[in-house]
Amino acid sequence: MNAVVSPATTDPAAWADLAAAAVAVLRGNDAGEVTLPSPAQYPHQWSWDAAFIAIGLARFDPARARRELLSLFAGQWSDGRLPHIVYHPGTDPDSYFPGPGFWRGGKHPTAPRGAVTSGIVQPPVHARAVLAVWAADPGDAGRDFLRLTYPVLRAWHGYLLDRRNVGGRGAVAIVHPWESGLDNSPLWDGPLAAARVREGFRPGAFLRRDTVHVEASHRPDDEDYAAYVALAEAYRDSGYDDGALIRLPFVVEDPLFNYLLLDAELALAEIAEAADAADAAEAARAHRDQARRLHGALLDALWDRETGRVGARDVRTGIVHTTPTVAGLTPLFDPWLPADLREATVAMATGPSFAGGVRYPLPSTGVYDPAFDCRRYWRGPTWINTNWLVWCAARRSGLTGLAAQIRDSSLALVKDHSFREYYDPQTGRGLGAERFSWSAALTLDMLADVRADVAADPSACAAKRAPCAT
Ligand code: 9WN
Repeated sequence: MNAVVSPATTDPAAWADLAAAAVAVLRGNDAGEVTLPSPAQYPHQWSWDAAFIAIGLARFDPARARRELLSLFAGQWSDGRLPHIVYHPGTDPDSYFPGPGFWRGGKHPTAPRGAVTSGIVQPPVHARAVLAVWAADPGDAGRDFLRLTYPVLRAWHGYLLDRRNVGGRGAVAIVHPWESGLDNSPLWDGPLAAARVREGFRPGAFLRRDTVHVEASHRPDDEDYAAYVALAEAYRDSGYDDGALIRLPFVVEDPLFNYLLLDAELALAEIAEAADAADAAEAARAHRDQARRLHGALLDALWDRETGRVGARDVRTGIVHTTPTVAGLTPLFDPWLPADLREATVAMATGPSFAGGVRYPLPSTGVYDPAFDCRRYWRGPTWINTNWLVWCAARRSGLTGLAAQIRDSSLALVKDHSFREYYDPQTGRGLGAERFSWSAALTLDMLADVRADVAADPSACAAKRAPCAT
């Protein structure tokens, strides 16, 4: 499959236009102290969206980026969890389902008093976001921000490492597909089938709002959606009892969630050092040790060493599901990954199932998997946030070719098909919500990298036959 080279990466005028368009999307979705992922489809603040959005805001307005994260952190529960949604008081409560009344957080002793939130979580990308926001403005305000947010992040990771260690091996478990961020991934098909939650589907039991603005065939089907509602109700009705999680129908150790947590602990070590707290060196060491322990726990729990494949472990059945999805590429975040597993992961990332098999990588599901679907939500389309994540992991581990391919095709996607929620990986057609915040935000981050490349080597730009502004 031919790699895409876009004017967005060769022509400084094009990248300036793209940056201006991205800023306009973020400004347009700004509801004051929070940026809505998409005002029509997702009219509240989401946890990992806020982290991605802050990374983009940091590129042009670090103070606003700090406020984005602080708004999210105001929703933290006293047990440390960061909820997946902080409901926006200015939004019509009926415009999104499940709405603010669904989770009954207000009745829970550890829920925050000043914010209405959901009770489940999303992947821990916040430490990296805090670090990026600080790096954009490392002066006094930046350092104060680090000092303010370090305890929040420590409590958040502590919640996950302690309360979500349901399998007892040190890997953390999610109790809902929404917690993975990759909600409708075929990686959850096995655990959902074992949980038998789809069987309770009753048409009309609740009113879906997510298909009002987006075509139904691009969203989860009704049975999966009913399963999501049943699982959320089960956790809510348990009183968010994390001592009894194993009794819930869906308890899964997700590779993406866990490898992002490993990376987040490494980021937290850097935050402890940069915040220059009294016990900084000791704290940093403790976070790096924790990352190393996660490395061992994940090797033990999630890998099939014979096939060299990572999977998602259903804690209830013990089965490791290895459906090839973009989550399976996130072990590249592990700096200690054994060479054979790293090679296998790189081969999967660059091979015909992923980067080598589509015009616009990375598809969210391997293209040869029977569940692959070009248009349905997390079952095949390319997403800018997972591209950005794998791009970061690839850059950090020296995979420059893969990193450049992902960056350039992501920029081509947003330039030619606008800032959509997701894209058909074969044609590039934009799908899902329009003017989607994280697609705009992470574009700004990738564009900054293009600029840095050209600044470091102006001939890189000239070689692509574009006038160079440096
Ligand atoms: C449920 C907001 C969120 C993202 C998720 C994405 C989607 C919600 C939904 O939108 O999930 O949390 O209603 O489908 O899957 O990753 O954070 O953008």
